[in-house]
Amino acid sequence: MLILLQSFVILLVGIIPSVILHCTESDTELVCSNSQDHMAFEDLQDFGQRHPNLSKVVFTGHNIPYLGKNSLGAVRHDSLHTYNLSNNNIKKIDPGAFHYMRNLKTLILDDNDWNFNANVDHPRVFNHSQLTTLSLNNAFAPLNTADKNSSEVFEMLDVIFTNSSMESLVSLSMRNNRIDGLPVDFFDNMTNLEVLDLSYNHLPRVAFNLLALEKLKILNLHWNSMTHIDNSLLFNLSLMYNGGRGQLQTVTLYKNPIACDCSVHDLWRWLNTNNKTLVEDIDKLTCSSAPLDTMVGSPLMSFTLADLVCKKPPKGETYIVLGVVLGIVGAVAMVILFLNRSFFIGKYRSCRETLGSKHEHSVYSTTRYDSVR
Ligand SMILES: *[C@@H]1O[C@H](CO)[C@@H](O)[C@H](O)[C@H]1NC(C)=O
Ligand SMILES: *[C@@H]1O[C@H](CO)[C@@H](O)[C@H](O)[C@H]1NC(C)=O
Ligand SMILES: *[C@@H]1O[C@H](CO)[C@@H](O)[C@H](O)[C@H]1NC(C)=O
Ligand SMILES: *[C@@H]1O[C@H](CO)[C@@H](O)[C@H](O)[C@H]1NC(C)=O
Ligand SMILES: *[C@@H]1O[C@H](CO)[C@@H](O)[C@H](O)[C@H]1NC(C)=O
Ligand SMILES: *[C@@H]1O[C@H](CO)[C@@H](O)[C@H](O)[C@H]1NC(C)=O
Ligand SMILES: *[C@@H]1O[C@H](CO)[C@@H](O)[C@H](O)[C@H]1NC(C)=O
Ligand SMILES: CC(=O)N[C@H]1CO[C@H](CO)[C@@H](O)[C@@H]1O
Repeated sequence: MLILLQSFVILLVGIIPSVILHCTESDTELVCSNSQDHMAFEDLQDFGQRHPNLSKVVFTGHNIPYLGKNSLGAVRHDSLHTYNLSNNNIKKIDPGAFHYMRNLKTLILDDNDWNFNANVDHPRVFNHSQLTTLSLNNAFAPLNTADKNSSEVFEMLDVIFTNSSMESLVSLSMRNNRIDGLPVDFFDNMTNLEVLDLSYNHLPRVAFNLLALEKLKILNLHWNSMTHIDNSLLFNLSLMYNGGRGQLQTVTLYKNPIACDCSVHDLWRWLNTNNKTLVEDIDKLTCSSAPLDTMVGSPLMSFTLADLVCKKPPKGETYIVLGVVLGIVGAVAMVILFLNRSFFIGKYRSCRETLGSKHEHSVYSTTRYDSVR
């Protein structure tokens, strides 16, 4: 009986943790995702220490405010190619967190709360010449200049990326980080980038030099804050697309608050020629402001150039403008009258003479009428 109970307990201990934690642990793969049971950083290190031959680690939904040095233990992980650490409440990352992982290809840090002071911390963490995919969606504490000084934000991004050997990077995703600006030379060293996802941010324009990204195939800019698309961007996109013969295949621009007025003509023309195939979801590129309220929310391409005029002044202003115009006309008329007063006086005299004869005539007719009565 006791033996039976004992084996039952052993069975329970053996099965239950793996059920609750959804952890599957093998020599080559660790998958451990659970948001209820928050495992600690030490648990992650333990796993790594036990399995030097891991090729894939998915450790998500735990609580790791500080991702310390050697996050998979102080053993070489030469086989590791995928490391998914999303949704772990990570606030700080030690510069040595990803040491001993020299062949890492895919690193995912989505849904964390990464934040640091660029002057104090130096998290040059991505020193992986093999890294091809880096995912930083919703990964940072707010990166917009409303919450932070823009030079701080730029410095922060710079510190993360400079000297981080990003030459092999093929896919970089930084969705949903409220980014409202990027350093001009930010992507200059990412010469192998093919996919760049900057959607769901607050970018008012693209200021970085796209032409540095010679191999770019997909550029996601939807759900940003662009009211206008600069001609410099359109021009460079055309160069990179080269009528379908270039590397660039797709650009997304929808859900930017496009101003559909006379300033949108170049974009309209650009889209209306063969560039339609380059821009994905062109029907979702709608007007956020327009000369007529009824145009707001409709697709930009449903209008003609004649519809896309600059806004007329509203009614109140029309009257002011009308008043000013009338005033000027009146003043000019007065001046003309004054300058030509001798001419008008002459006219007046001849008028009076004619009127005088008319007066006589009317007196006559009145008399005649009286007489009839
Ligand atoms: C890791 O792999 C090597 C060779 O492939 C093997 O010799 C070693 O025993 C493995 N280590 C573990 C802990 O499985
Ligand atoms: C990372 O892991 C989470 C949880 O398992 C999963 O939902 C997500 O798709 C993974 N991310 C990537 C890019 O594979
Ligand atoms: C990057 O890693 C290489 C070896 O992989 C090392 O020699 C170099 O010092 C590292 N650079 C930084 C800035 O950490
Ligand atoms: C932003 O930070 C820079 C450098 O730290 C500083 O010179 C500047 O005054 C700051 N601006 C604001 C608005 O805080
Ligand atoms: C690009 O790489 C060069 C040489 O390694 C370096 O001097 C420069 O600072 C890097 N630029 C950026 C924006 O990281
Ligand atoms: C990048 O490396 C260069 C040369 O090693 C160094 O002078 C520079 O300070 C580094 N930049 C950053 C942001 O660490
Ligand atoms: C377009 O290319 C020119 C020439 O290289 C560059 O100066 C400009 O910054 C680029 N603009 C964009 C938005 O990529
Ligand atoms: C990217 C692309 O196809 N650009 C084209 C846009 O349309 C103009 C006018 O037809 C072409 O000159 C560009 O090559």
